[in-house]
Formats: sequence, C-alpha cells, structure tokens
Amino acid sequence: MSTVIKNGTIVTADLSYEADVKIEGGTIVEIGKNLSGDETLDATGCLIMPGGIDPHTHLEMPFMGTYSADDFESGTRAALSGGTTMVVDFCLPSPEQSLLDALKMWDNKSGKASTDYSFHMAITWWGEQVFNEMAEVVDRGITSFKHFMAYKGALMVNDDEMFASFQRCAALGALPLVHAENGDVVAAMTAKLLAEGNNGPEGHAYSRPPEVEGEATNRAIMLADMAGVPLYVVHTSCEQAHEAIRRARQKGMRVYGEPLIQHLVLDESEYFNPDWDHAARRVMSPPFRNKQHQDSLWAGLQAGSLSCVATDHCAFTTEQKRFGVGNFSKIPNGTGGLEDRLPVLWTKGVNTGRLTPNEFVAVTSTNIAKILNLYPKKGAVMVGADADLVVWDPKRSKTISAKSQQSVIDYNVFEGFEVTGLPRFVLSRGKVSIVENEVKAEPGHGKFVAREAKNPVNRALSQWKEIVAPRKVERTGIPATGV
Ligand code: DUC
Ligand code: ZN
Ligand code: ZN
Ligand code: ZN
Repeated sequence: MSTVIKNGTIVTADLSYEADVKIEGGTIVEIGKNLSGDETLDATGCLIMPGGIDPHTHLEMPFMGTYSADDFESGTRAALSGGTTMVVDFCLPSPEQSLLDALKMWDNKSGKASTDYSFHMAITWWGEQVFNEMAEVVDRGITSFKHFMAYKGALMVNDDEMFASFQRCAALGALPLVHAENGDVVAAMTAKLLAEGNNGPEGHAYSRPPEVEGEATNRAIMLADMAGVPLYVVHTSCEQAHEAIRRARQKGMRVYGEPLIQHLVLDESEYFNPDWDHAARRVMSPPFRNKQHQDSLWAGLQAGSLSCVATDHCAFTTEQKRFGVGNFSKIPNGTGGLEDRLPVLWTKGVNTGRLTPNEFVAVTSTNIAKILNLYPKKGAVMVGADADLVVWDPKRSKTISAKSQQSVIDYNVFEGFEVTGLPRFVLSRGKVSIVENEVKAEPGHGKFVAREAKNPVNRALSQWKEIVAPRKVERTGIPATGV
C-alpha cells in the first residue's frame, strides 16, 4: 500500500520546491514529479513540511502534588491536530527513585501515544546509583539529561551535583539540559512576598524576575564549559538568558536556547488580570515577560542564536490551579500549547515576515532533530526518512478556543487568537492521522525512538585544559608540614 502526496510545495529547513512525495511502509520512498500510488492526498495550495517535533512536554507527570492533566493519549492527539508528529517527554524520577524504575513508569504511560516519542531523563538527585544508571539509560537510547536549577527542596540539584552530572554526560556523549532559574533566590523571594501578603498569582512573576534566569543560565553555561559538554537551555524566556547563550555561542561553545511559543506571544500583563483564574492558568516557570524580552526571543530565532521553539506542555485544569488560592507558590506550574505551537508560530512569525517558511521548519522540527540526534529519521523530507509529515494549508484559519481543542483542560491560554495556517493532513509514519478537523489518531500507534549518544566534547570558553589534565610541578624545596 503506497500513498502519494501530490501538487504541493515541499518546504524543508533548506529549500522550497514543487514535487510529489511517495510513502510506503511508513517511510518516504520517492520524491519527484508525476508520482502515483494506491492512495493520493491532494496538497494543492499547500506546503509539505516535516511534522513538528516538540522537544519539551510533560504528559501525565506527577508534579506539585498532582498530575499534569494531558496524558500520552490526549497530549499526542493534540500534537497531531496542530501538525506535531513527535514529542520528547521528560521522565522524572522522584528524588531517591531509581532512574530505571522511573523509566518503567514512562514506558507504561507512553503505550497509548499516537505519535512517535522519545524521552529526556531528569537528574533530580545525585549519588553513585544515579552515576551508574546514567550509562544504562544512554544504552536504552535516552541521551539527554535534564537538571532543575529551581524547585528547591523538590527537584533542584545543587551546583556540585550538576557539575558531576555534566561531567558524566561528557563521558557518555550525552547532552545535558537545564531549567535555568536560581532556586535559592526564588525560594527567598517567594517567602518574602508571601510574608508581605502578596499571595496572588502576580506574586509568581515577582518571585522569578529575568535576573534569576540570566544568572542561572550563565552559571550553567560556565559549568558545562568546564565539564567540556554542550548545553541545551530549556524555556529561554528573557534577554538576560539569551545574552548569555549568544555570548557563549560567539566564543564557539555549543549552547542551544529553546524559547516557548507562550513566551513569544503572551506577556506578563496576564498575571495582572483581575480574574484570579485567568492569571493562575498562566502561571508557569519561567513566567511570561514584557515586550522587550519577547522582541529579544524573536530576534534570536531570526539570527540563529536561539535554536528551536517548544511548548513545555504541562497542562493543569482550573480546579488544579485553585490549589494555590491564598498562596501562589502552590499553583501547579504549567501551561498547554501542543496543539497551538505551529499555527501560532506561523501566524505570528511567518505571516508577519519575522520568519521564512524554511526558518519555521528549522525551529519547529529540523534543528530539534539535529540537536537531539533524531535527524534525518525525523525532521526531514528525504528518501528514507520517516513519513512524519504535515501538509500545511497557509490559508486555512480558525479562532483558537478551549471548546474545540483536543487537550482535556477547560481553558486555553491562546483563547481567541485568530490563526491563519493550519494542517490539511498530518501523517505519522505514513498513517493519515488528521484530515483537517477530523482526528484519526490511533492510540498505541506511536513508537519509542531511541537516540544515539554522539555529542562532541565541547570546550570553548575557559582555559581549563590544564586543570582538567593537571600538570605536576617538580619542586626542589618543599617545607616540612606543621611547622
Ligand atoms: N515549568 C513549568 O511551568 N511546568 C513544568 C515544569 C517547569 O519547569
Ligand atoms: Zn522547566
Ligand atoms: Zn518543562
Ligand atoms: Zn498504527
């Protein structure tokens, strides 16, 4: 059984050209003119792009006393509806839990995925067991490790632990990721705000200013450099963090920054909405910033100093958000976006002229596939690549609304956004999963994608070579001790 997508324009990260795409057995088998097959999908007026890859999701994750509401079934259905054909989710061991036990839990949860998926492993504690298990995790195709520099007393790792883990990543050829916010400062500012009676959702934003993120980003970059390992900074939301990334890249260091679609288009005024629920539904970390920070993120995507756009999809219902009435620090952190990332980025990025369609493909798919060692199986329109494709209709419009979304939560942070640019067809390894508004996602169709550990040793900023390989000094006069 073969499928041919006809009459469209192929748009990759490099170029755009008119050709048909033939698919058999879930992969692309031919690209050319006048192809025929058993089934035809008409792409007249449409662009044929690699399906989106979301490098940052939290599906059915235990967090802040509850579980994120979208699981692998509703989450990947939402992903497909918006043109995303792969997610990379965070496997999160609780402190002291074996990484391999946590992985078993994630293996079970992900069985109902409709898209292919991979995992990052979080390092939420440190010890010999974690050090040893990291090798097994890499052998299983999970080659990126996430470190929380915030969430003190829960998920946070200290600098000594993070540095040890970065060195371990370097030895294993794995990529460390950081949630970069100074958790000690956040804890201190939170306590002060609450003591002064600032307990509403706006307190969340006040407790995590851009400096908290800029400092942590810079610290993580320096530690990664000393460990000789590349670094991926998740949810880069502000100029201070972007500046640190830019500087490091200019010095030759492989540091990748990942803005979220939410931070690109929503700003801090959301937290000052008089409706408590409205503000609390937008509580996530880092918080939304002002327009200057948004401009910086867009500039980074244009100039290439920021590499990709994610969602950090971690959706909570209004009822869950209300755990934090009277104390903003108890509002579960997280927002949704899986279904909306591509249409919103297209509308606010491509339709405004900020990004070319090729840059759009780069930041939503190809760059991510390259950084996470999924390319060209994913992120490519190429013979031999998986047929994870979106046939994108740049003229189709809708108004985003919770009423018509796939996510199970009862609101949408992009409610009322008019988007132009939506999928006509979405294919997951050749399976037609979306036909405009019709969802044909098949829970269980998604497969785990193992990734290789092949990150280069990275040493660019510091002059640590001599310290890493210490030079012994022959001395003639050594004073007697204790005199
Ligand atoms: N930030 C969030 O808002 N939610 C999940 C975890 C995180 O770092
Ligand atoms: Zn985070
Ligand atoms: Zn996250
Ligand atoms: Zn299937």
